[in-house]
Amino acid sequence: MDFDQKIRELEEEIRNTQKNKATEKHISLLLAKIAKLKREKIKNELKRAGGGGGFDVARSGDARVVLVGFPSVGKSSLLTSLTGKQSKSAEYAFTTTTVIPGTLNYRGAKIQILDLPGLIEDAQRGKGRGREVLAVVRTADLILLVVEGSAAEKQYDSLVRMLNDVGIRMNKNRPDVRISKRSSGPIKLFNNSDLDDSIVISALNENGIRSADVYIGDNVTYSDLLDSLDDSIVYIKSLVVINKIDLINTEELRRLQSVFRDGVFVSNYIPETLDILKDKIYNTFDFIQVFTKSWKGEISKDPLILKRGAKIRDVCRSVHRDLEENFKYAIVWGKSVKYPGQRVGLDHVLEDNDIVQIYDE
Ligand SMILES: Nc1nc2c(ncn2[C@@H]2O[C@H](COP(=O)(O)OP(=O)(O)OP(=O)(O)O)[C@@H](O)[C@H]2O)c(=O)[nH]1
Ligand SMILES: [Mg+2]
Repeated sequence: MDFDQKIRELEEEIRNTQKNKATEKHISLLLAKIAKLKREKIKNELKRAGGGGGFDVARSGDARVVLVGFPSVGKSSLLTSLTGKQSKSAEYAFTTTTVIPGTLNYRGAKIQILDLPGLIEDAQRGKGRGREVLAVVRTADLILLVVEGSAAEKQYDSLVRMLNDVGIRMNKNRPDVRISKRSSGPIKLFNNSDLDDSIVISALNENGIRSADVYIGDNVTYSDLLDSLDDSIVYIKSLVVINKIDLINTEELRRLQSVFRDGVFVSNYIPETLDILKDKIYNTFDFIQVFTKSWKGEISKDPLILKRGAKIRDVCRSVHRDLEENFKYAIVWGKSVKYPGQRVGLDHVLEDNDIVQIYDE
């Protein structure tokens, strides 16, 4: 099936429909149909992109970051600055033709950084090696949108559009929609949003849901609802990195700083800016460091890096495969306990800089 053609037809129909209360439901249904076609299209393209071709890289370390941007914005130079890994950089476009991994060691964390080939306009439709690149982007824990100097805004807008088109939502929480399917009976709707019940129900029906308990949170919009019915949508954090600031004047820099308030302004030739970038990358993950103490009383020099909310169970898992099974109890010193040396179980939640001693059978 030609997905683009079908999608264009439906979009055309929406444009030709007068928008008023009477047609609202019809338009919502067309939007639901478009969302479904887009989802099928993404699945189809991901299948075609498949693995191989040097685009499959094993995960390693505590988190994965990808460098995404147009050609020649300095992604490979950044990989080298951040990780020391050589990835060829040159002034011509498409210098990088495959995925090059490096590791950023920072405050005890090992962060995998992937340098990717440059994306060009319409990459999401397969231009360049867009499909393969975007398939890798979906696997990231953090996306660095690398843009360059005076073209920053234009590049940023296109990148966001392309990633959105392939179901990547950046810096957005999963919508508050909960669906428990049932084998029979009608849809029971607990709708706290401004959306019309009948519109919600027809979107659910359009996606094959006819019997279910459905809860909709108060801030949910119609496009959130469609997203939540689509399991190909991924939610990933991102940072905008404005590179080559050594090439722009102070006035232009000020202007860009007011446009990209949360952006990180860097140059591969100004080491201090790269330190700030490392710090921002590390901070987006909200890692905690936990030190282990052996039964002899020695505290490890290298901390374990865990996600905030991690439990004793996670410490067991990252220390040794059998530890969780043979676990008896743990003793903890630090912020997560009421008094130093408190005895806790597998579900105890740890805090940054805690010290943990584990006793097993
Ligand atoms: N002035 C300046 N030049 C830079 C900076 N970073 C990279 N460059 C130059 O920009 C050009 C492109 O850099 P690359 O690192 O190859 O860019 P890329 O984004 O990896 O490009 P592709 O692999 O083609 O997508 C090279 O000539 C670099 O030397 C910077 O911070 N300042
Ligand atoms: Mg490159």
